[in-house]
Amino acid sequence: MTQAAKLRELMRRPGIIKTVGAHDALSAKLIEEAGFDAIWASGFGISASLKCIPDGSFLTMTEQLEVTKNIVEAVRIPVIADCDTGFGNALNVMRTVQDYEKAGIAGICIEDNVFPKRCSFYAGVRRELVSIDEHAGKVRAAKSAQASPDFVVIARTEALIAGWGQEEALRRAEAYAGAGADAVLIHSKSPTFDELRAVARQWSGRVPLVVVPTIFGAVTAEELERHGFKFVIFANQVIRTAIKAMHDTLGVLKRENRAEAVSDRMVTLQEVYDLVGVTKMEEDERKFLPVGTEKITAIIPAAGFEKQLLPLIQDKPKCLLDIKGKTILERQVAALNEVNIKDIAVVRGYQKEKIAFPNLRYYDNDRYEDTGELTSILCAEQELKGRCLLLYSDIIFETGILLKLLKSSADITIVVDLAWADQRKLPRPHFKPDLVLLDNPPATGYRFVPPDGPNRLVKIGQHLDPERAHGEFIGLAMLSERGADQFKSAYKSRAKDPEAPFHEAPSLTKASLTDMLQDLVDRGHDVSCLTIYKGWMEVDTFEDYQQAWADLKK
Ligand code: SPV
Ligand code: MG
Repeated sequence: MTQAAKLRELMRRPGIIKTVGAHDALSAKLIEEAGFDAIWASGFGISASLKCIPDGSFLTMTEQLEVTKNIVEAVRIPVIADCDTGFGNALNVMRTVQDYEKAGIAGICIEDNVFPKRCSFYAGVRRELVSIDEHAGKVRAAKSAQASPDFVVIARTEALIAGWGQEEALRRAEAYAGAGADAVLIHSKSPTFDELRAVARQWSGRVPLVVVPTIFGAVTAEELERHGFKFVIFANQVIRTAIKAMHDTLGVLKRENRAEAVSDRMVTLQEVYDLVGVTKMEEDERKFLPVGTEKITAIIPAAGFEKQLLPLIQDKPKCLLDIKGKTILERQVAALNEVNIKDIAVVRGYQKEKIAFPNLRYYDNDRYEDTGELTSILCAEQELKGRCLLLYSDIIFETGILLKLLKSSADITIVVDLAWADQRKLPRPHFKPDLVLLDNPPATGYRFVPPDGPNRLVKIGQHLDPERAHGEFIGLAMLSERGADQFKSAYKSRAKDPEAPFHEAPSLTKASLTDMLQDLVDRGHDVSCLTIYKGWMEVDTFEDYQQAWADLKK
């Protein structure tokens, strides 16, 4: 159904058509969302917002049409365009109709002011009207130029505004209706509705009446309807209230000099996102852009204090241990940046003030001594949305592992090193790996090709039988948007009883990421395992640190 057909439908339906003036696409969208029937693309509003100039025929037709097109594209309700005097004589009106109709505008309104028009309410300006014949000619020209019979032409008379009296106003309205206008607008600047009430009483009823109650603002739409009006146009209240809001905000900002001072006057960023359709954009990105190119946030829990690393970490957290001129954290950030991950959140705790690299976002777990790494991760809960990586702060890894991980389309993916099968033969003191049982383990033996297809996590934890474990979780995991939701909602449901034992941990508060992963598996979520063979190391002990120094390049 065309917009013009929709407007015709509204004209056939009982009830007054509630129309509100917009000056751009955003205001039009708000008008639609508020539940009004139609939009008035206001010449007054467009002149003010587009160029900050008076409503006096200073905009070209092209300028006014461009804005009106933006309005049409932003909404689904019909748009009536204020075309002032029609941008010239009857022949110019014909081109106006053709261009406006082609742009999907439902109807136009043309007024009998002399070109260049002046806004009806400017007090000290010259005001002249064209002859009845001339304006009736414009109306006939408009009607002859429209392609579809649905396109609506409203003829407006400024006779009352010019002080030419009710009789002249009615004579003109009748003449314009006779020339084919689909509705007539008799504009008034009287402070009360009395003048228009009297005019409406005498109206022949040949075509519907349109009213713009700007000055006589006390009258309600229902009253107007009772007095025979079919359209009410609240033409400039939106832009005027917007100006007031901007003005007031600027006053407060100027006085207070901080953004927060105007917080209670603003909509949230989310409300702006909703208005302009950011959610759809995100959906489209997921649908149409190749996997792995979207924005990914990395969360690095780096709050903990591990006394086995004293005195190495006497004066700094573990992630700041230097290995040949670069700290572990710097190496991690470089690896993440290499695969274009620039959104990095670090959760600090022990010696938190020491971690202060620019371009990272920081969250603090000040209870790091009494809590586990799961609690640290949840300190950055607001980052757990969209795709995100979880990365232990003490591992160093080849970038190739990250590239493989980013290709995973599973909701939850963890990286599992199959070298464990060899490693378990090398007992080390204080070594507590996060062991993993897979549902599709590789054949054991000297050589193997990792199994194709999904490899789901069955069990994870430090208490697994080392002889039976198939691999080791390296401390790197990725969540999709859905995975992040599953993760958060599983955590929330456990958080009702945070001190109850939680898998291998004495409580949720003290739990590790692995406890949460096991919980997700137990709840029936798939945790996909990306298997690798070596290519990473962790710094958990003094020996690890020595080995890192020996192995890593500057
Ligand atoms: C407009 O909005 O530009 C109008 C209506 O023409 S009014 O300003 O009230 O005259
Ligand atoms: Mg106007």
